[in-house]
Amino acid sequence: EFTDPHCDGKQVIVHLFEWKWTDIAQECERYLGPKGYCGVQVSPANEHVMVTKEYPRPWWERYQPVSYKLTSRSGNEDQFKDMVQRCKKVGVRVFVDVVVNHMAGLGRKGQGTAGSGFDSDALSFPGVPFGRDNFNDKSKCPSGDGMVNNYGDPNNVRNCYLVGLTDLDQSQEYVRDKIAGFFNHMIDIGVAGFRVDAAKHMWPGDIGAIQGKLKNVDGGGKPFFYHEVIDQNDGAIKVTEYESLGYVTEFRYCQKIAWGIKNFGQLGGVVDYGWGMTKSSNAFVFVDNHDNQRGHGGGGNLLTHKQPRDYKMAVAFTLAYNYGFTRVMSSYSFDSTDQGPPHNSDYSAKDVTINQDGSCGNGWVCEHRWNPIGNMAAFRNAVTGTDLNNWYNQGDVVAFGRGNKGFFAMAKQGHAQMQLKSGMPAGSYCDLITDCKKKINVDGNGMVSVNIDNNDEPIMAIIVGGHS
Ligand code: LAG
Ligand code: CA
Repeated sequence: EFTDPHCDGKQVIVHLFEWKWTDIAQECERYLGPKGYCGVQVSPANEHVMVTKEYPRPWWERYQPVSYKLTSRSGNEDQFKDMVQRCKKVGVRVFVDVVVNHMAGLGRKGQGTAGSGFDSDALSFPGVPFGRDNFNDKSKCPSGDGMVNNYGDPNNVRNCYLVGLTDLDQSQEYVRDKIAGFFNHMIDIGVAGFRVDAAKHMWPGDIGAIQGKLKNVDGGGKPFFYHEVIDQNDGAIKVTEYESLGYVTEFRYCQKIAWGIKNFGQLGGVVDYGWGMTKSSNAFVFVDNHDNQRGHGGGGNLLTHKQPRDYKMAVAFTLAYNYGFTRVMSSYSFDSTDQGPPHNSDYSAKDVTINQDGSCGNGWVCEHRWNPIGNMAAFRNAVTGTDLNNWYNQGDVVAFGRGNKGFFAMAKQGHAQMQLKSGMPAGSYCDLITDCKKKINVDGNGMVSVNIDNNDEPIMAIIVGGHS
């Protein structure tokens, strides 16, 4: 019910982390629409704190809500509306990162990005309004100091304060109504779904009750939902508890794909149900996210844009493979894990500039524009619903087909000239990865002339319809 992203069957979304609404609107028109991206996940759109104490304007200030007014570091409500509408016009939907487990952290007060006053220690958020009674208290939270400190106990994880963040009580009708009202406001604007931050720290039943209060999205049907639940077989809470609510993040895939790229022989095991991984129809899949790429939320042993060659193989493989619904990460460069987006002297985010060669400037990495990533959106769209076949995994080469619609190969050492069996109809195909600089031939028996060499990316991919 909550698993339709409302984008005409397209299969890949991109997280434009910390981008401004004005830049996202342009990116939908000039790149995401034409490349066949289903949608974009945007950073939290609601009012948040402005942190200056520990670090000047870190990215994580957006995970400390002050109200549900739509003015944030990314822009105001008019700009938000304009983005949603312009993206929708070119077939790209907007999915909003919603932070509703908690409000701002203890010890913080002042004004938020929309000018609302707040005082966390007094549990006072008049911009919503939420007051003292709307938060979980000692009677519900079993930990001594009120903080989340025992991942073996669901009551502790869900009713206590996560890293000091004032924890809302979503069992209250009033709290549910405020959250649903916030979601419905965005649905009215044309938003198609939500990434639920810290879903692990909320009761699935409470999330379900909030979902029950939501309108249908523009175009009909329930909003698309994916829940952030970090389950690495390390606590009481399991991703399976969230399956009936929509998709759920599969963080174990991040570890598996990094391991598989290091050891090509392991790539056949990237989806490991023995490890408790979620079934494909519920798995929300990514190579890295904005948290774990900088060591927050489930970090360690991952691939990111900082290892570009391996990273491209990891993302391209993920988009070609037949597991889950996929999200691509788009980052900015950083040295410190706290560092916010590239900014001007007043700490407003810098514009995303586009260079002659299609890469981004001003400190934006734009992995989603790297050919082996951006061009693979079309591959995943083309092979939707097909089986994986003709798996080949020997030495430094891995290759496989998707039904009779697509064929993918990559070579760790950067070269492979060989004939491999596929289900593809005969023809001369464009190599997607090199924007058709290479032609790939398939003969009448479905034999693909794999052509990967060190002059180019260590990857090739072809789809039916992509004839040269
Ligand atoms: C998550 N999962 O459930 C994310 O994985 C996690 O990264 C989010 O924390 C968390 N939910 C809350 O949305 C992020 C940063 C934290 C940051 C927090 C609030 O990773 O580092 O905490 O957002 O901004 C910060 C400080 C803490 C402080 C806290 C409260 O780093 O030291 O205690 O604010 O003031
Ligand atoms: Ca909670």
